[in-house]
Amino acid sequence: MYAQMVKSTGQGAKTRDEMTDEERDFQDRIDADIKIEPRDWMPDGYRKTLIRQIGQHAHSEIVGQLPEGNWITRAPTLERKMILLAKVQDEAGHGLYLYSAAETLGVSRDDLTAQLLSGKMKYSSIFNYPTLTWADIGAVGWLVDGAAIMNQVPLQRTSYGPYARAMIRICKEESFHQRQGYDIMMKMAQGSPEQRKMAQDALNRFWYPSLMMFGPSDKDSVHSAQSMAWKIKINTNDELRQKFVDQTVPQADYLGLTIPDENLKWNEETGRHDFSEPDWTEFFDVIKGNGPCNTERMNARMKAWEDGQWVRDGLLAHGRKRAAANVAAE
Ligand code: BYC
Repeated sequence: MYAQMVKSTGQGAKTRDEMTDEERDFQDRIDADIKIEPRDWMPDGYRKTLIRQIGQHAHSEIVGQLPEGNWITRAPTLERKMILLAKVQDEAGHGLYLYSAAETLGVSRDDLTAQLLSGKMKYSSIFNYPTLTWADIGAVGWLVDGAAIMNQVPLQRTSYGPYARAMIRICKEESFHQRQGYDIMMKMAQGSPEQRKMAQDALNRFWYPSLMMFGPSDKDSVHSAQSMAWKIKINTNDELRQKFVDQTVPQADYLGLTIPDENLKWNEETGRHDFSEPDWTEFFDVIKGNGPCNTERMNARMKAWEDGQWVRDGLLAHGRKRAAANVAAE
């Protein structure tokens, strides 16, 4: 039984004996890889976990536009500007698919936004860090989108249908994002000594925050066991972090850049890299709301929400008029 096989990480998943009949039937569907759809019965915890994870993911896509958008007007060439614009637009699209997927669970986008703005809901820790130079846009694409792909490719097989389907398109676009980031890094790494220095500096600043994107270490992950039993998550946080390090080290070597970790080395026995953990005190502080750019990010989201009120009002008024016209026509 899958739920009992799950590694005990943080809080455990319910055992089969602890489940009600409905919950057992539900778990059987999950174990048989049958997708759960919006109208199907689901345990409250399953619904709540999905709303939390999908909502947090949607918020991250939207907040993620801010550090990237910061460089649209300063991109070094027209071509780079067009590529970055397309990327930032993609992030908006990802946010919209994800908010729509969350809405199928009975929560409105307004509710989710209110929870983000009041600090009740989180967004990815990574977007608390500033993009100080053009090389940071390369590092964000290479490392941040790279980490996002590592996390999100398995989510294409997640048990909730609308989430899994949204992930398919998102992952295709994230691959393009990762390549555009790596392409910027290649240009910088092969450029002038100053450009090379900027590329190394961006890697130095984004390495550990990228490792944090996968969440706390398995022993501190409160949701992993139950989320994995429900196939809302497919891998543990540490498994994905390790895969990310193993994938990224040769990419850094190819660029001729140095990952800022003295303990990073290939381990013949495990067939993987050993590496230093990020500073978990910093991570928990960031997700508590004390990240370096949190106030700036939240102010920008608040302003966008307030500035957009007239659009939402207009759309609702138009919807009401159309509904009234339809009723009158009948
Ligand atoms: N940042 O029990 P755990 C993107 C929270 S990429 C903030 O392991 P879970 C993008 C966690 O919510 C980023 N908070 O949790 C990329 C929980 O707190 P609550 C978005 C984090 O949910 C490029 C607590 O720590 N991707 O959008 O099992 C360009 C304990 O953690 C973080 C996704 O969201 C973090 N890094 O696992 C543009 C992917 N890590 O909620 C945009 C889907 C942990 O109980 N999400 N926390 O208060 C996931 O796969 C999982 O939610 C996580 C965390 C792996 C992130």
